[in-house]
Amino acid sequence: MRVYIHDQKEGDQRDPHDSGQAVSLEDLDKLGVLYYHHDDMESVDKIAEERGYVNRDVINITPEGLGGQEIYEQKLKTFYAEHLHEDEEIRYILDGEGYFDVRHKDDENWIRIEITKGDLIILPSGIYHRFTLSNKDYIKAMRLFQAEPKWIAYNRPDADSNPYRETYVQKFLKV
Ligand code: KMT
Ligand code: NI
Repeated sequence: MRVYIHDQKEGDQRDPHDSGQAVSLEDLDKLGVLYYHHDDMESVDKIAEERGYVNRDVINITPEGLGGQEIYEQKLKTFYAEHLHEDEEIRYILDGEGYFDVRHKDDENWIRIEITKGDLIILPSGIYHRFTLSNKDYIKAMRLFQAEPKWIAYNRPDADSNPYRETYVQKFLKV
């Protein structure tokens, strides 16, 4: 995993867009974003047990894995629209790679988190983020859930008044 400030330039979303400005894991932690790296499933199971992630499934982001080219294209667009969820977003990368972008405190810059095999990332409820494949065009990830795997994305700006957003802002941004 690498974490850095996105260069904020237009162009292919799958390119690294590395501004050269690194971001520390402490900074991520301040935004409520947790990162682990584990090559064995036992360690993942342990985290899942500690944090109460009782459900899981595997998402294979390819046209075949998602049920056809059209659904694939649509999903990629949905993932890359700035959004939040009312639950944590927990992903353990089994293969391939991609980028999660999360909003920086000042709301202007994206922080780009490169995730590859063995990375486990936890985004807190209410954080604005987006996801893209890298230019390798492939990722396979385990999704873990604290509850039923309902997966609703609330897009910005409509989600600004979502109570989970308000809780996130109070907890992580108003300090
Ligand atoms: C999401 O909600 O943004 C995703 O599930 C992204 C794909 S999983 C690495
Ligand atoms: Ni999401």
